[in-house]
Amino acid sequence: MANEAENQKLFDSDDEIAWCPGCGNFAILKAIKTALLELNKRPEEILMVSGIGQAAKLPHYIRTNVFNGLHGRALPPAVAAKIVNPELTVIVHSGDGDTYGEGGNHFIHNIRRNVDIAHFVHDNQIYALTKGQASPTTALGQVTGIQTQGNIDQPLNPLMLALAAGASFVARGFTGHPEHLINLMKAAINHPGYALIDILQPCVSFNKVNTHRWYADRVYELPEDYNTSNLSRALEQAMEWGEKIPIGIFYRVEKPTFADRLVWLADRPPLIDRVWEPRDAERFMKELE
Ligand SMILES: Cc1ncc(C[n+]2csc(CCOP(=O)(O)OP(=O)(O)O)c2C)c(N)n1
Ligand SMILES: [Mg+2]
Repeated sequence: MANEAENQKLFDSDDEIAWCPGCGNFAILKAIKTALLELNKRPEEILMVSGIGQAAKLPHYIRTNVFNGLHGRALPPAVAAKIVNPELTVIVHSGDGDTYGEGGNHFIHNIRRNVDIAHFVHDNQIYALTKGQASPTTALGQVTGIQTQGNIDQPLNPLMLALAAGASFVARGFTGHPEHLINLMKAAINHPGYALIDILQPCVSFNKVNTHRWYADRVYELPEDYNTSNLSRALEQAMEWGEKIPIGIFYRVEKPTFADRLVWLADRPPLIDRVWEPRDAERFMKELE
């Protein structure tokens, strides 16, 4: 029993949590800790990477290795760390603004690279940290503190975007379905290649439209017999957003990863074990041959 209790605390950090009471991020924090425990991961095997925002604070609140970067720039250090040290389990936690707005370019092009990382987007459909401006997933016409006449920009559909860019694992979760979310996280972490989960996460302070109730009334889980390897079907399913909002794994196929495709990395010792003197250019060029 004592061991079990200790185990539950394995990923607990001492940092004081600065999210609002009732924030959907608490459910995501609990889910990722449970997913890691159920996968028998150790804190030292994990690297959590984020940009800036409320979502991006999550890596502070969990005891693993952490890299907290710039707004919109979570993916470049995450993929670099994975390429250099393939033994690491690399998980990115960032917001809808961070990922699809400021980091939109990195999002598209790192999907194309298919580096073996898991990417969990806390999609509260708002820029929460900066007090509620419209984000790339805020609904057309939604009134915010800044868009007082309603948001005039059409939102993007992150799942369709990821599918169109060639992602090999595309899923949607909801903080109100925690068991389902834990299973999605475990599947994404185990997936060999880039894995996206767009997580519907109510922001209790700045998004008064997309509340827990709003999502709970619409969300349904994709059925057991849903075929996850059909791209056209996945795109069609990803278009469903309104009265009904599906959650689950929309698409999952195995494709060669970045490390499989790059001859210089494949079947060679990991870069972290290949140490060069910083100025030993000749040896570096030889390694490239
Ligand atoms: C280059 C840059 N632009 C803008 C900001 C200001 N900024 C910080 S967080 C943020 C919004 C974060 O929104 P999101 O990624 O959705 O995370 P949330 O706070 O909603 O979890 C903005 C605009 C910044 N820090 N750096
Ligand atoms: Mg947000």
